[in-house]
Amino acid sequence: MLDITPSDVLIVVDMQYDFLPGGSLAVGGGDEIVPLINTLAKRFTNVVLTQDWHPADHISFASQHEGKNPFEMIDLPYGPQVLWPDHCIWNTHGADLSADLDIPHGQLIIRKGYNQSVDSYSGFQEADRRTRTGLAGYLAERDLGKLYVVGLATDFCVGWTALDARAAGYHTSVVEDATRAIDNAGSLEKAWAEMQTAGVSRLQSKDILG
Ligand code: VGL
Ligand code: ZN
Repeated sequence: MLDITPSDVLIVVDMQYDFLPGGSLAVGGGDEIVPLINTLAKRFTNVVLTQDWHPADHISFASQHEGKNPFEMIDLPYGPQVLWPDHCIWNTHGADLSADLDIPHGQLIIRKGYNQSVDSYSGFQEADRRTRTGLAGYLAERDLGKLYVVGLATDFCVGWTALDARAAGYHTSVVEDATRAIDNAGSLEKAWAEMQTAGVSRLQSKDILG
């Protein structure tokens, strides 16, 4: 079993209504992981959450591109972009974190994706690979250690967050059974392959909880 120390951090990614059943970009089984995330969170002194947080005319929405449908790709100045149904529009219910999360000791909520013209899957930096969210600075200033990533979705915001955590030099693990995937056009397999290459550990919750 893994020993979680007081400097380790659980990063809970995008547990918001639009990614849960009934939401506009529902991730299959997303609600099933809420109790497990609550249980895991109790093992951590430090918990950080992320919140996808878009203006209504966000560039990642298919609705903003004439003739385009959700899950099609387009090329943007910073690279290829998957187009999504409108989701996590700021100050709407869909953008709210699930009220079933029970993490009163959560310390920081990083919002991301609030710039109209750039998407941000990662909790660390936007899709232009340049604009930082401040999370790395926060972790550094608090001298926090290993990172464990859970939440939604494995192949997008969890995966990109874990890859950027590794790139920032953190020992990083994804707790697989505390995530669920969108799995669009092979995205889940690709995400795990990239994470493996980068040295992100693929754990199960029993590795932490016993
Ligand atoms: C996400 C697609 C668009 C995620 C966010 O949380 O994985 N996916 N925005
Ligand atoms: Zn989004």
